[in-house]
Amino acid sequence: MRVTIASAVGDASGALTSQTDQFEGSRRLGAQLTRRFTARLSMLVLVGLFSIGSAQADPIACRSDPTTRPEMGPEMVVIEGGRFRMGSLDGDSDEQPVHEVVVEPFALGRCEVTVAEFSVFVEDTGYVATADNGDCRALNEAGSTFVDGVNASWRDPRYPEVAQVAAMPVVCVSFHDALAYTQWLAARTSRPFRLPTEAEWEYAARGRTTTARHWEIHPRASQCDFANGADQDAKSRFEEWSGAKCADGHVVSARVGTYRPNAYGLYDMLGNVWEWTADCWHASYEDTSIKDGPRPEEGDCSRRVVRGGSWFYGPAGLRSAKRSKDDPARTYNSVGFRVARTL
Ligand SMILES: [Ca+2]
Ligand SMILES: [Ca+2]
Repeated sequence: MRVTIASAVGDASGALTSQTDQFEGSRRLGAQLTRRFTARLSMLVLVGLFSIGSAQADPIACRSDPTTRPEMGPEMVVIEGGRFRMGSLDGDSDEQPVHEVVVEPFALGRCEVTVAEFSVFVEDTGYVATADNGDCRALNEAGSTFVDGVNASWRDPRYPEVAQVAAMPVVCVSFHDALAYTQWLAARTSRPFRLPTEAEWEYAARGRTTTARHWEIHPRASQCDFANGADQDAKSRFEEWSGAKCADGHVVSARVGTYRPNAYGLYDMLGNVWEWTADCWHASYEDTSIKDGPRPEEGDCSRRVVRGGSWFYGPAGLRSAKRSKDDPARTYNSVGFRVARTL
């Protein structure tokens, strides 16, 4: 068996960090964006394509059969435009300097793209995914790292002791696979589906909060109510793992929408699986060219940004500002994606 040890997905340990960024808004710009957003939103609501996010948990979010609504694609949430502070003073060096970014209104998938949704794409097109040859990197039996040579693919990601089901997020998909899915969806629906930019992703993940994790605006909130990360359930299977001091019920991927959403009604932005974004990698936010907003095709395009952490990560990895990256042709059974749409 050929085994290659992964490096980019890091380790599951880490101490809790906090973020104290202060949100600063421009009243004039905010008012302009609000007027434009309201006008666009009114049209969208009228045609029934979107719903406004809510913080109420919905046990069947994103679990409808995609074959019954093939022209609609994944369930989308309209994200209001605005200005926010991107990055963290308390996180890793690649999250700095903290800088202000303006985000235009856009729509984002309420959940990670599911196995069921990706299957519709493959069946419709005959698409051959990057890891259809079984070269997806999967968590090893010891739970210590991700290895290839175990015949893992999006059809069977080889989770330890857990069988994949249709409502789980699709994993073992490369950046190229994720991009191909959005391009197919855009062509099929005649709507501008795409991957979210890194800035859009962080703005949406924050859900109007400035804390490291959106649920921390609630004084006694527990990670295990809002995110599937490394926890005491995972520690019972993989003793060396450290993670949250609570139990979320899942060692590897959970069905999308299992945990509570953020204020926009978005599920699993933090945890469950990493999510590919459109952006090429920048090692920091020092480059002035990215201080003005998202420019996804600038930077080191031999690596693409992934966001949100996964079931493999403890609290340090489950933060709105947390960044990582990988080869756009690399696949892991802890990495998936969600779609965005230009309004
Ligand atoms: Ca978990
Ligand atoms: Ca996620």
